[in-house]
Amino acid sequence: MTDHRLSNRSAQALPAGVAAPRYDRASVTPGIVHLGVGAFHRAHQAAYVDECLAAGETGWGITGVSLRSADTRDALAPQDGLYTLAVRDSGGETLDVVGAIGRLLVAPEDPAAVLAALTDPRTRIVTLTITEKAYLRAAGGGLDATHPDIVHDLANPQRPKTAHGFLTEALARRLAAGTPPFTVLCCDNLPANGATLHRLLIEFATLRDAGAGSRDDAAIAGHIAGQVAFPSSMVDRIVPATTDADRARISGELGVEDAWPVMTEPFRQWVIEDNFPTGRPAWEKFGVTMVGDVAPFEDMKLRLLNGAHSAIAYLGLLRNHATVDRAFADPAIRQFVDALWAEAIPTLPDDAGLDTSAYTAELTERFSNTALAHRTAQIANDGSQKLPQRIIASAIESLEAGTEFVHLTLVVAAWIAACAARGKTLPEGHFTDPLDTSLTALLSQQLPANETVTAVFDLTGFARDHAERLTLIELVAVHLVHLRRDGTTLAFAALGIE
Ligand code: CS2
Repeated sequence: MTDHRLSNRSAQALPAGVAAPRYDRASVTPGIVHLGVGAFHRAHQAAYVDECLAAGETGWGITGVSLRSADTRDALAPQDGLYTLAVRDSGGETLDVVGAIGRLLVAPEDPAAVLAALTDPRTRIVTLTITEKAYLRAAGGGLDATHPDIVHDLANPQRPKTAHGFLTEALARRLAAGTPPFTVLCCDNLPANGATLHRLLIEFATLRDAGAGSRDDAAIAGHIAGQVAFPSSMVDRIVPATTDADRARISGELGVEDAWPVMTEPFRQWVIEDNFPTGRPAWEKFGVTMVGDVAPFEDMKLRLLNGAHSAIAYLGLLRNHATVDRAFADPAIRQFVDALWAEAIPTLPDDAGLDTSAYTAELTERFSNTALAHRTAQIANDGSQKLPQRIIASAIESLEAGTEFVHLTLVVAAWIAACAARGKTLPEGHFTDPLDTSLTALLSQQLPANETVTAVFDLTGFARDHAERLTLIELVAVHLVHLRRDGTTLAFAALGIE
């Protein structure tokens, strides 16, 4: 029988030029559980772990968990967890079949299996890429204790839905069994991501303890606060969503079907705080930077890469550019991004050895990668969750320092304008946001710019409790007036950009 699908067996006979795992996958044991096994994880953490396994480490296989949909498991389980990583730029494409993911689980189908993987004593690290919105923060930044999934998880600790519920229940069971806690390694684009998740979990566990009364699973909050490590990390690799054309092309090149290959760029970076009480792979041998404090790297990435990405996405959408490379080739957007970087760079620490000129020069090259076709609509998703750390933080710090700026606030106005353009000049549902219901209702009222921006700041919690909130609202509103009157042409002209 011929193999039609990528699998352990068919991977033995791939065309020359396609790299397949060079290690015995059967001897790898699970050591990492990953929550949120999407394309980003498969292009980033799993690729690093694959290199550790290829170098002979055997204890760090990944169990991939989807917290929502079964799509990834359905695509990858029939291929023994294997998938192709296609690294693309103008020089061409290299194909690597990655073998780091041993098992795939779908939490809503079988929460008990996920808890079993998390409580397995061999699991020593839990990594997460669940996206910003899945941290379930309220507008003030604390845990949204009214969110239906949090309410559910507090009432049903044995059948959780959220990362908060799974991690807390697993840590409680490990504590009861005398198994040391795993290290929780957050890999999402949040500032101080480890510390942020730590704080949210303590809040969740405190509510859970209060509800448990005399149940013997109470008192987990103190354990999480004092005994569990939450190193922060900065992750970076651009990963556009896979298209059907990618699937067909890669399957053609492999000679067997790969139901879900992942596309990415050559660049990758991972900076991690070195705090792993129960061990970790020797990541530093494969280009990972292990540090004491990740904050400066995190801020540089969030404010320069992700901040520019959001700017390119919203301004690009308003100017009909479907991909990042095309938007970035638009001279007005290019000029805008340079000016945005000039405003954000002074907010970064100058004593942390960051080389911002080399960094932005590299970003210029990465955003120009025409082989990726990274869609502006993909980046436009979830703006309410992304803008605080990408744009608002730089704006607040600049106001505090008395530095003038005009570009940062246009990104916020462009987000509002792009949201309002959905169903008009942009397709309905072209991108989405967890606050869409309230946001759409608000924008349909067509209030004056200042009132619109105030209501958006109230809804999202942007700059909440900051003395500069009103100034910021006024600055955003000026841009929104221009965008409403004559689109990006007028907004750019007001900034001297032609
Ligand atoms: C992007 C990021 O979709 C987005 O919001 O800005 O996913 C970005 O591509 C990655 O953070 C790059 O590391």
